[in-house]
Amino acid sequence: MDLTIFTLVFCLHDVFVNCNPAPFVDVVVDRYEIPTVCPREVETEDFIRYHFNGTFYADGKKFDSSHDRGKAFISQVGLGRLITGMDRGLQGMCVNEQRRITIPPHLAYGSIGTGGVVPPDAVLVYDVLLLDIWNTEDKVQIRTLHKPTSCHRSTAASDFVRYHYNGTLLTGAAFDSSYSRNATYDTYLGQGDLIKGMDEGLLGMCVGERRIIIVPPFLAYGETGHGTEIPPQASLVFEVLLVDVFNPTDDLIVEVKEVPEGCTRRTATGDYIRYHYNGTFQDGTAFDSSYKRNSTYNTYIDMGYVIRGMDKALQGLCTGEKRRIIIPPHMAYGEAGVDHLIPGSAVLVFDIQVIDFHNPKDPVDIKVTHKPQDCKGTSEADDLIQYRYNCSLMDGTLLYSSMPACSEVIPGLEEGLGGMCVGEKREVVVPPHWGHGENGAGEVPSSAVLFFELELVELNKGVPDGYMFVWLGDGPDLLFPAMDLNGDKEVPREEFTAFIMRQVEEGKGRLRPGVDADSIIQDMFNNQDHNKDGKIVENEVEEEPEQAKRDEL
Ligand SMILES: *[C@@H]1O[C@H](CO)[C@@H](O)[C@H](O)[C@H]1NC(C)=O
Ligand SMILES: *[C@@H]1O[C@H](CO)[C@@H](O)[C@H](O)[C@H]1NC(C)=O
Ligand SMILES: *[C@@H]1O[C@H](CO)[C@@H](O)[C@H](O)[C@H]1NC(C)=O
Ligand SMILES: *[C@@H]1O[C@H](CO)[C@@H](O)[C@H](O)[C@H]1NC(C)=O
Ligand SMILES: *[C@@H]1O[C@H](CO)[C@@H](O)[C@H](O)[C@H]1NC(C)=O
Ligand SMILES: *[C@@H]1O[C@H](CO)[C@@H](O)[C@H](O)[C@H]1NC(C)=O
Ligand SMILES: [Ca+2]
Repeated sequence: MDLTIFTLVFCLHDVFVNCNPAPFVDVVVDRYEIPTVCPREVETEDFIRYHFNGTFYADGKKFDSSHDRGKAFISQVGLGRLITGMDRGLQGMCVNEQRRITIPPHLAYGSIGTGGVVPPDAVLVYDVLLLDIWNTEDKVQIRTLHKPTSCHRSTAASDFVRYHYNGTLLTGAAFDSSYSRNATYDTYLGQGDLIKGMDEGLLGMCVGERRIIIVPPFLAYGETGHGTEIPPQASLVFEVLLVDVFNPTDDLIVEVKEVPEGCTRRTATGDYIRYHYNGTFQDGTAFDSSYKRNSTYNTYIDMGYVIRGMDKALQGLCTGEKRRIIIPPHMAYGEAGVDHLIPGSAVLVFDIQVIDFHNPKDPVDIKVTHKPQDCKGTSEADDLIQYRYNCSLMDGTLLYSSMPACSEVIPGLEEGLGGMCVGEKREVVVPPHWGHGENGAGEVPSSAVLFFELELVELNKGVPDGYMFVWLGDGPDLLFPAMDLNGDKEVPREEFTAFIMRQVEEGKGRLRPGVDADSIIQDMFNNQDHNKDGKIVENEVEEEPEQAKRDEL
């Protein structure tokens, strides 16, 4: 029986050989699917991972398949670990290539075959799909796709980095992406928190740089693979965009961009500052700007109202100064960040411009810029003055200019206009507590320092509030006889006018300036003429001698 079966098999084989008059002397390779890009071809000693279907040339029957085994096959090429035909047939193959390798028996299992699976003298056909190539000599490969032109610093071990990545296998199959989580991947570098290949591949990167990092399996997840997405012995390809970097030992970085000339005073603890800012992350993405709100950011300095880095950075500034301030997260919003605005562990970059600052203890600052040679008296309370002025914010924005003297003079301006000669010019800085305070007014923003240029044009000595006329020395001892110029014991309106005007001319008395003298005198007369008969008589004055001296409302 045995002999019969053997003969039968032999005969079949014989028939087969007859059908193919030119038997294979070597492997035949049919590369039926070659990828357009092939960065690497299989060479001797390379490890490969591949899928295959093995069939008999004779009848197309399948004798083996990696798919049936449930996982891709892993081997090393060219060292006799595979049948010779495969060692040869896999040479020069690219990842994602599909080829058919036809192997004659002398390069496969020969005339003996292999236990019950491959019969003697079988020609084998392998359909192969290559998934991965690596070599024990391999290193992490880095390909830079984009490097920003300006790069202050590049990543180093012990830095904390935030980056986006797309992770794929060599075949291009995606296994993970930071984008799927809407968040950067955040980690320390060089401390073993990452797979070895990434700890290495992320070094020397600038914020904004894009690179491809190819990691061989032994510097990635090795023989075990990772989860369901990363098979054993998989090379990994990461396309990385560095978003942020800092080191926990970093201090604040302050770059002074512009200091106005003639800066004499600099901010200090306890000052109140108004500034504009543009806030961005290190990759240039804006997260906030005071300009958009049309209003400055206002705060006390170094009193814990702002993040620690900002409190420090706001020291020593001049009005009008521009600075760039780079604040590491441990001096900003830390690991928590701010909901929907600032991610955890983010470095913040602020470009600031100081509009003004003051201290709540500041007085009105008066600088005389021109003093006329000839100065006949200076302005004081109750005087009627005419002045020209320009009123600006400290950044030079002109608010008001020489309008007819303001109806409501702020206390700081009152102060700034005191003791001035006609023709004198001044520059006066009015802090908000001497100006419009926290509420501001009109065009004047809340808590703004105001800058006035003043020039006194005319000075009329005045009378105290509520008075129409004052005596400049002691008045006459007896008022009525003094008033009764012609001595007829009565003082009609004309005589009263003549009397008052004489006092004014002789410098003994002063009428309220800026009001029509005739109507003042009429008022004064009416007040004295108690019985309204058109003349003042002695007892009308003597009833209230003191009153007459100070005069009336
Ligand atoms: C093996 O055969 C299966 C079933 O026909 C097919 O899906 C798979 O793509 C084949 N594999 C290779 C490497 O050709
Ligand atoms: C990411 O953001 C998109 C759009 O805002 C949203 O549809 C998606 O649910 C977010 N995914 C996660 C994981 O938060
Ligand atoms: C990741 O892939 C997305 C979608 O293709 C792409 O928009 C993004 O730029 C990629 N990111 C990186 C770092 O390559
Ligand atoms: C800021 O001012 C501009 C120009 O005056 C105006 O168009 C804009 O609406 C203002 N924005 C806000 C937030 O007030
Ligand atoms: C903030 O950005 C605006 C618009 O780009 C720019 O005009 C302004 O000068 C910037 N401010 C600072 C302080 O850099
Ligand atoms: C106000 O500004 C104008 C224009 O700069 C200048 O000519 C004028 O002298 C200024 N006025 C005062 C009072 O300084
Ligand atoms: Ca008289």
